[in-house]
Amino acid sequence: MSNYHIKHLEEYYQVYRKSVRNPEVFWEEIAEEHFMWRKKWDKVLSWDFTKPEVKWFEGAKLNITENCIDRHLYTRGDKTAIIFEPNNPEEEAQHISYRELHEKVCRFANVLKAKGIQKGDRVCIYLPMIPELAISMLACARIGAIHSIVFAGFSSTALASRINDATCKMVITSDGSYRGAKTIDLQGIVDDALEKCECVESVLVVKRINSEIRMKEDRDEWVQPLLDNANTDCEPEIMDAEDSLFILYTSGSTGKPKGMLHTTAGYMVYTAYTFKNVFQYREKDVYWCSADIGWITGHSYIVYGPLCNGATSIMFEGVPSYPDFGRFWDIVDKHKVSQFYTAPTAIRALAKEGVEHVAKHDLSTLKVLGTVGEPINEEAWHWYDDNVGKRKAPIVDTYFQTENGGIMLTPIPYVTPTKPTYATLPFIGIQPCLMDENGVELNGNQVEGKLCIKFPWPSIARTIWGDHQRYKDTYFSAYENKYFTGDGALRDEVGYYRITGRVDDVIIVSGHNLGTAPIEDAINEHPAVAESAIVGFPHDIKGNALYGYVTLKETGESRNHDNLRKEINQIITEQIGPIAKLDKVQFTNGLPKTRSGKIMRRILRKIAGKDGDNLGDISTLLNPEVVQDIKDNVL
Ligand code: 6R9
Repeated sequence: MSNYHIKHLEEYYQVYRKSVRNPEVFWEEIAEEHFMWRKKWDKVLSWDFTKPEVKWFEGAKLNITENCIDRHLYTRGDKTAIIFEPNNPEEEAQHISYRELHEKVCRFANVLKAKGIQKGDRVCIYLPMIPELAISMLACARIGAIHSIVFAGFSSTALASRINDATCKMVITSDGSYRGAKTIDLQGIVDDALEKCECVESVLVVKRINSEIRMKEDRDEWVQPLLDNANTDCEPEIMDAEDSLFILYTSGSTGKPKGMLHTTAGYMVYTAYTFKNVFQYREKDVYWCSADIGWITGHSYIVYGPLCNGATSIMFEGVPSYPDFGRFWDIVDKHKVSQFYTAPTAIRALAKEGVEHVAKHDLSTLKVLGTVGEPINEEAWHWYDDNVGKRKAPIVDTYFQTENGGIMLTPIPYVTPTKPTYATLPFIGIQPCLMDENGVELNGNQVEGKLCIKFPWPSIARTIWGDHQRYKDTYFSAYENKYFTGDGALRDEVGYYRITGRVDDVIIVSGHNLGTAPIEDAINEHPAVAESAIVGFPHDIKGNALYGYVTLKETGESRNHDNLRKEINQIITEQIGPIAKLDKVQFTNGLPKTRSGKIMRRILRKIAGKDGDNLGDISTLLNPEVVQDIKDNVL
C-alpha cells in the first residue's frame, strides 16, 4: 500500500524519509495505485541537472483527462466536479457534474479537432473565470494540444508576445468579462493583439456578457453553435508521459516572460498527491481556491489536482469586494466550503474592512485554510486564523512557483504544527537546501540563505519553451547540480522554513510576479524618459508596491510631473497590464551606478523603503553624488 493520504506527524516523517531515500520506489507506488494508465512506464526517473534534463515515468501512456474525468464516471458520475459562482450573486451558481463535465470537454475537444487543432499544436486561452476556461483547457489536454493560458488581466501587447512566443494556432476568448461592477472587452483586446500575430488561424469566442463585438470573417467564430452540434464523446489522445501538457508564462528578472513547459505524467501525479494531502481532501468536501486559473495555482489547484481526486472545486468569477467585502465569506457560507485557499494580499485587503463582514456569515464548515503567492505577514496570519478559521482550521502556508508545478514547502493540516509566517516543512519528495554567498550548502538549523532544491520532483518544469539555454542559465547555473528558486529562506531551530522573499529582480505585487526589466523597458519608451529603475517597497495590502525612479532627458523645458506620471502608468498599462502600474514615481537627476554601469537597485530599494540612512559604503559608486539628491526627494 502506498502512502497516498498522510494522517499524522510520525507518518509524515516516515513517508518523507522513504521518498528521499528511495524516490523511484516511492513515486512508482503512488503512480501505480492512484492513477489510470494506458501503459505503465519503462523507467521511473532519469535526470541530469547539468543539461538539465528530467524525465518521469518514461514510456508510460496516458491521458490526464481520463484521470481527471473518465475514471470518476462510474463512481462519481453525478457528483459535482465544478461549482461555478458568477460575479453577480444574483445570477444562479452552476453545478457541473463529472458526467456533464465529460460531455462538455468532449464536445469542446471535437470542436478543436474540427478546427484543425492537432496533438502538439499550441492553443492560447484568454478567458475570464467561467466554466469554459476549465473546459477548454481540459479539451486541449484531451486531444494532446498544448494550452497556453494567459491571465485575462494582461494587456494586448503582453498577450501578443505570449501568443507569438508559443506560435499559437488558435485563441479562445470571450466577448467580455465581468469584474465587480465593471465589464472588460476581452475580444477587443484579442483583436488588437492579433494585429501583431500571424500564427493565429482561428479565434473561438464564448458569449458571456452579450456585448456587440466585431467578428473578423474567416477568423472569429462563436463557439456555442459549434458545441451544440459537436459529438458528446471524444476518444482521448494517448500521450507519452513526457509529452507536453501546457505552457504557462512567468516573469523573469530580465527579458521577455518565460514560457514554462510542463509535461503530462509527473505533473499529474504530483499535483494530485499534493492536493490530497495539503488540503486533507475527503469525498464530501467542497474545496475552493480563489486564484485565477491564469496562474499556476489555478492550473494545479483548481483544475488538475482537485479533479484528479474526484473533488468538488469552486470557480469564482468575481472579486472579493463585490457587491461588498463580505463576498468571500458569503460564498463559503452558501456552498459550505471545507477548504479555502487564497493569497495574503486578499487577506490583508479584507482584514482592513473590519470583521463585521466576516461575522455575518456561517463559516463553521471550514476545516483547512490556505495561503499562497507571497510571504504572509504575522498580522494577516493571525487575522485569518482568528476570524476566518476561528482557531480551529489550520492554515497551510504553501510555497511554490510556476516552475515547480506543485506545492513544495507546506504544513500538512492536522499533521504538521503550524507556525505563523512559516511554510514549515518540505512536502514529501522535496529536498530543499540553503546556500550561502560562497555557494556552499548551509548545514544544520538556524541558518539563512538562498533556497535551492537538490533532487527532481515529478512536476518540475522541463524547459522554457523555445529557450532551453535560458532554462539552464536561470535555474541550474547559480549552484552546481541544484535547482535555484530565486528566493531567500531561513531554517529555524526545528528545521521549519520561512521564505524571506525574492533575491533577484522579480517583485511580487499582490501575489503577481513582476520583472523589473519589462516595466523599465515600457517606461523608457516614453519620449521624455532618459532612463528608469523600478524597485519594490513595502505596502500594507499589496505586500510590495512599485516605486519608479525616472530620469528625464535634458531638454531645457520644464515638464508637468503629474502628467508625466499618468503617461508613464498609461504606457505600462498598455504594454503589460494594470497590475504593473507604479504607486510612486520619483524624478531624479541620475541613478546610482556601479563602475561597470549597473544600476544599484539595492540602494534604491533602501531609499524607497525609508531606510535611506542605512546605505553602507557608497563611495565606490560611479556617481555617489546622485544619492543625496534622491534621498532628499524621496516620496
Ligand atoms: C504559486 C505561485 C512564485 C513566487 C515564489 C515566491 C512567491 C509563492 C509563497 C511565496 C512566500 C509563500 N511565493 N508562495 N513566498 N510564501 N507561501 O505564486 O507561483 O506566480 O510563479 O510565484 O511567489 O517568491 O518564487 P508564481
